[in-house]
Amino acid sequence: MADMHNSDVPTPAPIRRVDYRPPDWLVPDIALDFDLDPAATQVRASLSVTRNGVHDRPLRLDGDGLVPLRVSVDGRELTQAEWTMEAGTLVIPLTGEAHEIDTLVEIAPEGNSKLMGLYASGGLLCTQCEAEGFRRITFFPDRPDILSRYRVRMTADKARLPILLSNGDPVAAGDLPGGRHWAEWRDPFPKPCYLFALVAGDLACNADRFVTMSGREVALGIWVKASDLPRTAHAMKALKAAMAWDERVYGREYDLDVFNIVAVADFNFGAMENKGLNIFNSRYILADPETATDIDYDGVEGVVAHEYFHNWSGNRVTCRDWFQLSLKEGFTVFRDQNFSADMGSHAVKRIEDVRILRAGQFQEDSGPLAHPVRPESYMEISNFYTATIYNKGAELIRMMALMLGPERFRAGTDLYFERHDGDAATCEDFVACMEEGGDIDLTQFRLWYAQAGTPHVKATLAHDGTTGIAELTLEQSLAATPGQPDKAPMAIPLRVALFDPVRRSHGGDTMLMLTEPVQTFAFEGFAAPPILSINRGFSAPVIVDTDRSQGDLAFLSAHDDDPFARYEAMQQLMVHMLVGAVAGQAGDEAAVIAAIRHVATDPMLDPAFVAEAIRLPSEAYLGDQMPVVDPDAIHAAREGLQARIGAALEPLWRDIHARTRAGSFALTPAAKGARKLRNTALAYLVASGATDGDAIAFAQFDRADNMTERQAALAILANGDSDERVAALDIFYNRYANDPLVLDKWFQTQALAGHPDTVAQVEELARHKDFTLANPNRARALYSAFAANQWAFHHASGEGYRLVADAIIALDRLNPQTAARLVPPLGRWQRFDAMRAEKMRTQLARILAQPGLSRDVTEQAGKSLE
Ligand code: B3K
Ligand code: ZN
Repeated sequence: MADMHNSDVPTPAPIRRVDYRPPDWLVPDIALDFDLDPAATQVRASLSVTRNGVHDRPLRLDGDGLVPLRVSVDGRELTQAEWTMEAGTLVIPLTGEAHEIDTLVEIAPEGNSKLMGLYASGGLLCTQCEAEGFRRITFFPDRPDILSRYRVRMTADKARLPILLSNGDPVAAGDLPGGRHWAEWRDPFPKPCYLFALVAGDLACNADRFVTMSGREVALGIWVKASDLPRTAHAMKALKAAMAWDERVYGREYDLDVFNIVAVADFNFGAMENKGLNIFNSRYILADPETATDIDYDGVEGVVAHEYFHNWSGNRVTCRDWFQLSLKEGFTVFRDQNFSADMGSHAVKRIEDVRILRAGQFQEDSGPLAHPVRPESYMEISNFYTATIYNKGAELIRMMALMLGPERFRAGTDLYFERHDGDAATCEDFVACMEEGGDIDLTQFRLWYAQAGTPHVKATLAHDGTTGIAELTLEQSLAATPGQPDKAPMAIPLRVALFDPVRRSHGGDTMLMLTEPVQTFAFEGFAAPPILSINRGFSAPVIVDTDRSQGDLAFLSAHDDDPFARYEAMQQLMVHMLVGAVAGQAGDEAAVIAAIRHVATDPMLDPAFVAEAIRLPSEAYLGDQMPVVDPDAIHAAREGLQARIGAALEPLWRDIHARTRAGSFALTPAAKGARKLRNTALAYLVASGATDGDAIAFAQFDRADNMTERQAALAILANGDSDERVAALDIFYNRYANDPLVLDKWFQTQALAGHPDTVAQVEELARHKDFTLANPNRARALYSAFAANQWAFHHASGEGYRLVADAIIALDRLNPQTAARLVPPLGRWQRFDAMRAEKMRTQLARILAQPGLSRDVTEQAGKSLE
């Protein structure tokens, strides 16, 4: 294993949560002075530092790739003998209780391919500091529990960089000789350095305003390049809706006079909640019907809200250390999920969120990278921005909200925001506020933060015809995860209902608390055996194993009044059928088809729900249900069933496809639902093998007035081998070659295709003139999509593994953070047959053997191989 990383510094020992110590020095105030230039930017920092506690330790300022050009203490420039450098850290011995430290460094934004710190993107200069990018800008104690008031001055060439933005409120600006200008911003709220931001460039503004609940006016600005301005309306609408929602639902008001958002084309993830100056990946800002799908629109709304909500859950109350990351991320995801549910359909949003959780987090939780929501150690914190921290973290908050009920949950969050405003807090602080504000004991519940892995709950229902008593026995188990061989029983809130199959109703929804390894709950008054509806609303992030028959599931798929449970019954029916088929067992296919017909023809149902419910489970989800994943058999079984459902209900698919065609484009929930169902029907129709299937798909592709229908038709055609496939891919490319976000879809659609040549096609696409690893969106559009394509990525030749490993190795040299995100799919080798497992391990070993491998990839690949 490589024991060196980028700058030839030995791989550091893991950082451990138990080693947390309060900082030796605090920095109540900082003034930054930037002389901005893409090739060489000078950064002067003035830090007022105060000794924290009684000790004689020196001041240690983190730096990454920085050389101190000048260091002064209290106005006196130090000689080189008066400070030292220790692996990037500037160490200055200090004698007094408070000092003024000045440093000067020079950095090169345009040479910064890691996109951390200050970097150049499409003619702009922008920053990304979370988690540890600030140390790439200036020397500073880079940890989230040091909160400072910032003053930022920027000087730049006025023609090249006419707009100068930073956190807080603008205080002054002016022109300088030689075509230069300056601006100064001040942020009155003390903040950790990961929330620092600066943007300079030629930007146009969608300007608007919001009046807060106490009557303060806030100037809102969404800054993009001028040609993108028409695509910012949806983001602005979402921002205003989010501001109003946080006031209404949590009583949280915005606190500065301006709120700015900037969209940039090169960004390592979705967006960043810098105080008063959010910086976004342009894909989560820009949307219009021609270029954005409904999923993209929802992504914009959700991410704009998420970053805005961080102003309270993250910025006003921040994290003490990075082990507490879920304190802000889990809670903020929970908040954005509920916001989006309120903007559209609660039922469909819950189904989508659970699908995402199962696809990303359940897989993580059952593999070599499994970690608790509050991890115990890390090598590189960037690797811990995971589905576990975000999505499972959100589920933990959701369970607490469920156990407390809405009023007590609100009392708990009020207490949390009030008690910890201005603090760097911990997950424990949050839970304590829930306990106190909600008047509940969460002692056992805390295990959810500490124990990794997805609990299994086995549910068995017994019925006694003479007493009329139904007994529900619940048995929980939690498998070992790395570093955690033994687990204690969890506190699991499960919403259940018992249906009387004759009356097709139940006597009420009850929440059971499972706290023991095994517990039995008795229900009275059932003359006939009832049917179990369990984990309704997906009340707990667990895997429930039941002995329900296909008949029970068919009943629930038709009659359950909890939309999630109804969806789940439908999915279970299909999973049983398909997992059985892979094992060579014939199932009752007619029952599955009848259930689909029943749901698809129920006039009372929301079309968006119908589309979710009748869709076959993904190949990856089917793999998760099997002891050893067989990608080829899964693909064949799923395609076969899709074709037979398509053929058996062909007139229905034609009818749905015809009647969901809209006269004009609208973005209402009803119109979005109709498009979702229309695309699902088209997929079944084409799968049926109908001779006109490809032509109908091509017509939809060609005539669509929106990207949702166009891209769906393209994706359907991309699975096949028709002339229409070739034509549609060509047309799409030519039409959108100059639109990077849409061109990403062209790469992504081909990488996701269920086509036998996908591996070779991805290899060819990697050589396409429009492909580049330097842009994270483009790299992900090809490789993350491909790695999520189970059938193609796990091609028996092992070529899929090699191709992704090549990409990881090449990308690591440019952008380790984004490279490391491609590693987890290779780490799932335990789930596959010995031949594939060996090929995956070979690639992991090859990655690890690269000289100069980053700490990011070293950690992910090393853990994956263990
Ligand atoms: N807090 C940022 C994520 C930063 C990721 C750093 N590797 C965006 C968000 O979660 O809102
Ligand atoms: Zn976040």
